[in-house]
Amino acid sequence: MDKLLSNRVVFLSGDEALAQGAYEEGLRFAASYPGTPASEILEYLSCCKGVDAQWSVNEKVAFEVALGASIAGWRALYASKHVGINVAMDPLMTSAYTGVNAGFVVVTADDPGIHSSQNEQDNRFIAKFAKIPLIEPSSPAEAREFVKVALSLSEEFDTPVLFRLTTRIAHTKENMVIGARKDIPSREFRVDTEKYVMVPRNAYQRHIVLEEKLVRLQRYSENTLLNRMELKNKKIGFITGGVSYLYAREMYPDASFLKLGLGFPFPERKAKAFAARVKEVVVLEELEPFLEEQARTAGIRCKTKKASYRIGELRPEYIPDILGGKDKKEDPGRLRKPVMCPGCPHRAVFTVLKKLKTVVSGDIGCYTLGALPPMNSLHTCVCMGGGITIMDGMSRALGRNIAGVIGDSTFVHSGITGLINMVYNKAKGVVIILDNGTTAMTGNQPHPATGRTVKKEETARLRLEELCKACGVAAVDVIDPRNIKVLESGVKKRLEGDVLSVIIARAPCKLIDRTRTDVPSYQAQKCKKCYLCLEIDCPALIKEESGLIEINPLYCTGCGLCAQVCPFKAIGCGGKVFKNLR
Ligand SMILES: Cc1ncc(C[n+]2csc(CCOP(=O)(O)OP(=O)(O)O)c2C)c(N)n1
Repeated sequence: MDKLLSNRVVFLSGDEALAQGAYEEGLRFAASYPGTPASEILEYLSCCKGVDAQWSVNEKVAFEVALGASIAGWRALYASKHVGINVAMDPLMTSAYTGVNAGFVVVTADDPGIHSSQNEQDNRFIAKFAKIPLIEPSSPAEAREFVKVALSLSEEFDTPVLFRLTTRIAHTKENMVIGARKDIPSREFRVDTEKYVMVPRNAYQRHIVLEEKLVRLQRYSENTLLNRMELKNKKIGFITGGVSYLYAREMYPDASFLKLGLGFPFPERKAKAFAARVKEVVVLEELEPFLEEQARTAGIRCKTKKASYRIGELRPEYIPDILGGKDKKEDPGRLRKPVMCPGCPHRAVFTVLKKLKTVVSGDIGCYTLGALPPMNSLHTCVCMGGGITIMDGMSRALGRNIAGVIGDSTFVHSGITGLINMVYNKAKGVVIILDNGTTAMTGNQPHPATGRTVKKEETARLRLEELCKACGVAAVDVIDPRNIKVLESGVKKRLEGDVLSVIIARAPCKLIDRTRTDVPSYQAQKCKKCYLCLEIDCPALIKEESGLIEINPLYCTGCGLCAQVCPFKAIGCGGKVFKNLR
């Protein structure tokens, strides 16, 4: 082991512990696309000797590469955030039919409370829908242990195993003793067209196999130690799993529990036996009534939470109200408004789009913050890739050119097909690729257009301008957005044009390019208090009680954007790069 020494106590997050457990259990391949709270799994595995780890271009690709490795005989792991599973759904559904060869674990890191996602979907249902087993740890240490079980379960039942974390488990840290890596040989790959070639006739037969497998998995679920009864005080018996188990244990240490580490297939007999031994059964779970529905189907009468608790995270302090049948009290919400970093090159793009008063179809990344006041200049955000395709549909219906923005990582993930679709279907409009040279939103991971792999090794660099031209886009411009005048005239020209165009707004993320130039000077006597400088929403600019502006030198990177938007030259750009822009 090269990352950590075995038999030592280490302090690992759920993500890291899961990765460590898989490594110990002979994992040979891992693929992922960044997404909070899953990203650290692949980052950890990329440091483990003997594991071939990759950031794939998107989750569908990651899933397929990992499945391929498993079919050919390597223990393999796929990891993504919950919505990444949506992108991987096509191969996931059919992989339940083909089955695997060496163990294949599919990690979904869900985000109850929507800390950093576009929705709050409960991916436990994916296991039921795809008819594959679901394993859920309640702590980082369990993540390490359970992933080992998941790998062997996958081999024993010839199935992918869905392994679900939630933010609180993925990002909580715990001490644990780690072990050495097992020497697990590759499995032999045998040609088996009836198993791996899903043409209708074979797929039909494999569906029969899948149903039989589920019956066997059901029996396994009844007997496995992953599903354990903890009988204490018989007044209340909780049926629960994941983080909800920890919360209930904390609040009701003397209650009885049926703790489910394998939530699907649901252990009906065990659950009924548990229900018979306690006075009142409470199904306690975060988000959707996944266990509750299965318990009720098994004929168990149980108390459950009000529908209001299906929204947001469960908290320990909610449990007494849940038991009392009360609705959830309104959450005060988040107090801090997120904001782009000082010096972020995206800021200039939204300053221009706001000035040009165009409709903007948006996408997911740091730049989504362009939707918030005072920018207010991003008007849709649904899913990765939508910045281009939703713009296509909108501009058709609106009958005019509009702009669509998309980050460089997102463009490679799922923007390219939308762009080809626009070219093919004779669409018009301005696609702005916000190329900051990284996947900033999720922690600055590399992607194909950065020319670096997860191990920071050099690799072939995807050239976005050449790609867009090859897709057939008539006009492709590369503009440095830090020069706002050039950017404005470039965007204006294309918005007024009659062809589909791509503007690559290229300037490095300020978290990567840490260079700072001088803080602009502020001359109070020239300031007319128009506050156009505050419209760029830079954290370095503060309006003082006197109504004058202060530039916080601790935050200011000297990007010069405030100087460029000040019509009265009250802010002088001392920055070396933009000294002569006005
Ligand atoms: C299907 C899906 N996968 C992953 C994510 C997590 N995610 C959100 S935005 C983003 C990419 C951000 O990078 P980029 O497009 O380059 O924009 P930046 O943040 O650098 O401005 C990722 C990976 C997600 N929201 N949805």
